[in-house]
Amino acid sequence: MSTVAALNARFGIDGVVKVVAGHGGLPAVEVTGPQGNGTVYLHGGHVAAWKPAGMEEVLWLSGSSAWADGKPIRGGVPLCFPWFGPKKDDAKAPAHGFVRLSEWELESVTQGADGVTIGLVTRSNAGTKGWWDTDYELRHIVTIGKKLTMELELKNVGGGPLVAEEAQHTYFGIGDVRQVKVLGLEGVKYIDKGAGMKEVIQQGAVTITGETDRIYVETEGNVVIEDPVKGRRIGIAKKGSKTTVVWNPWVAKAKAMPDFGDEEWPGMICVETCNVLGWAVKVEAGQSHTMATEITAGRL
Ligand code: TA6
Repeated sequence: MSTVAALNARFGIDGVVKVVAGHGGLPAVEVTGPQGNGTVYLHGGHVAAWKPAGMEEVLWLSGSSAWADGKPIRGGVPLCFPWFGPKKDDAKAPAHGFVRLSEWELESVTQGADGVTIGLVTRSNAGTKGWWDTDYELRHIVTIGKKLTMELELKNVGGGPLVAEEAQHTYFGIGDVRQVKVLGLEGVKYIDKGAGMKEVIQQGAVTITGETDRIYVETEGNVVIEDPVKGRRIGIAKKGSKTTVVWNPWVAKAKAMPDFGDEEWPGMICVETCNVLGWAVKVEAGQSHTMATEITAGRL
């Protein structure tokens, strides 16, 4: 029996949950529930789609994405861990860490009042220790329903404290990034990666008028994306996170990425729940830390 068939036999729920061979033949959990539909790939523990009942798809996927072991999926919710961006002490290391590059274990699928909850886990091993000599368990617990809830639970199973960066690098589908407003970050300090890591205080709503790559710091607040073209408001609430990244590659950077269509940049914006830079999480031996995002979508 194939992996997919075996997983479907074990975790499928008639008419609601099916384990299928998704893009690139990668195993994926497909949810078609009364409150919402969604798709979660075992590859990278990666939420690739979420469509609440009565609304259109909320997440964005590139038509040029790779779908293969060892490569990140472009779009949905890549999980960045245990570092964010390039690895400080190793230019050859994969950007945003290594957990988004390989298959996670499907641990549980349950149906409840809020929708279908899918639990995936990835653990340290000899391969990961080549990059990062630390013992950990990382779970992604995703509930697909009227809301999309994603909990990233990091457990330190080693003998000493660990320090790690982490991000739920969420790509949202929008009508035109040039007309979008991001509310909730007014007055928050951000580090502008496009301006030599300059520190700036956000004045008013965030609008996108060029390549934008900002790390908002010391912020635990909720954020709203107002999308006048789609007539949609996307709410992003978070827990256990001190930093929020806002990113759009704009023209040149989109062209420079082989897994990102040259003309796709107006249709997406990343708003990322994270703990990065000096706000990396420290977890004592035997302890756990959970970072969570709850996404809602409604009419503007
Ligand atoms: O979160 C924004 C960012 O750090 C940008 O600097 C850009 O590199 C983006 O992530 C995408 O990174 P990726 O490695 O997925 O191409």
